[in-house]
Amino acid sequence: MTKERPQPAIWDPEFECMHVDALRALQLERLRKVVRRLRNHVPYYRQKMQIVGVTPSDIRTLEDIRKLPFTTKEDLRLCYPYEAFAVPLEKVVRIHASSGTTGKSTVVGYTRKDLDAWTHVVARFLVAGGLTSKDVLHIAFSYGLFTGGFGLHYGAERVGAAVIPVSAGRSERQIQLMKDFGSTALVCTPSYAVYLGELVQTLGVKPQDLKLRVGFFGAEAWSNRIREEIQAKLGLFATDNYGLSEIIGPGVAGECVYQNGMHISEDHFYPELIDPDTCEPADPAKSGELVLTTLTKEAIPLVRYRTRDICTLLPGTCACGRTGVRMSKICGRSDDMLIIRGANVFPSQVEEVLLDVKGTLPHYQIVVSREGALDQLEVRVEVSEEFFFDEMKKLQEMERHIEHKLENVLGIRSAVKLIEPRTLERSEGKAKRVLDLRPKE
Ligand code: DLL
Repeated sequence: MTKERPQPAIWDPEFECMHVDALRALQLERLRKVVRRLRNHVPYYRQKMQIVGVTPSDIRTLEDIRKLPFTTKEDLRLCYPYEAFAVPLEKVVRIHASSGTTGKSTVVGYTRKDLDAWTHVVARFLVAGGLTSKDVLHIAFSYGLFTGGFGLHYGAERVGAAVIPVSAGRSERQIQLMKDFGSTALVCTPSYAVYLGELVQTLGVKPQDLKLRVGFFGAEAWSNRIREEIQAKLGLFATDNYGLSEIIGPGVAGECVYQNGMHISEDHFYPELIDPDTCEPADPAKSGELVLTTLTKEAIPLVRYRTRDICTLLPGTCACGRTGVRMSKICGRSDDMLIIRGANVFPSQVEEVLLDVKGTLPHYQIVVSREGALDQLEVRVEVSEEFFFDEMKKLQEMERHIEHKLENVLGIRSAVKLIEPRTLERSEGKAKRVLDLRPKE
């Protein structure tokens, strides 16, 4: 029971619907300021500029951004904790850190002005996805070093919604609170939303017992099939939003009610798309790695930050009236890519195949191991009860069918194992889908 599309609305029309020429002029002015700021206040980046022989006066057009060196997560790790800061600590009013799932975490700081800009860009995507001051918003992101909880919190307060900072965990209580408080809007990761939807059914709560209307899901990749699942189970209208702590947290981009790409707040973040292998510009319509430059951040300005996230960019004015470029859903991370027997495998490809098969549930795990010299790929996926308790022969046929489809897409053989519903561990935050048991080289 999906809720109907909310009325389109725009929080900040002056910037979100800016004429493209005016936007480019503003971006250039801001870019030049950022480069000067880095040269003057961040010795680490100054050194990187010196190595390639570029100075702030070399940046005369937006295309000149290509003369500047990239910034990587590794650079930020080398700057741990405060070397990347362009302001003294006395100007910093908040510190967060990335989750550190791919190594040592990175530290990010915000000045008062940064917090204000952050609040503002979050308010933009919340309004774009249908939030209004009449909503009661349930936030199930954790509040802590992770930017999700606090980021969404202040943005939603700015919109004027009644914010309930429930934080993560105690899932049955989450549902009870949504019922008792009449929550109309929900914020969490998409995988947690799937789990809440499942729990609502298990507890015998009907979607109509909940007043949910809109949901804002982000912080991890999710497909449109998962969107359908969430919308149906929780009875709401779901939009995607994207961000990363190094750049600001949530608020880099978010979908509007047309659910057709995430609008990037381009007056704050300048996007480029590159080929992750050659680092040359990629065709925006074909997929590439998203590279972001912060245009307004004071505490940690970043130039050409390599996000590792793979997407496409969609230019042109959207039906909602916003003029800025949209990014597609993230279809993988360049460092998420598994190399199995020489083939490149993205978890999102596996998900797409699995969820296309009738009877599968959106809970799966990819296990890679090594037997002798050979990599083995096993894919475990839960199937709904009616399928699981079907004849053994039918289950085996279904396994072979999925194996065949996977081989067509991935180019390698896998072993598919159908498992009982509710077997795999559910996550309250970002789901962990890949278990790589191969010895580290
Ligand atoms: O996940 C910030 C965030 C919080 C975004 C809440 C949206 C909502 P990090 O923990 O630093 O920050 O992780 C950033 O998460 O590089 C992507 O790989 C992934 N990610 C974030 N949003 C999406 C999304 C937050 N909508 C990393 N789709 C990013 C796919 C996403 N991946």
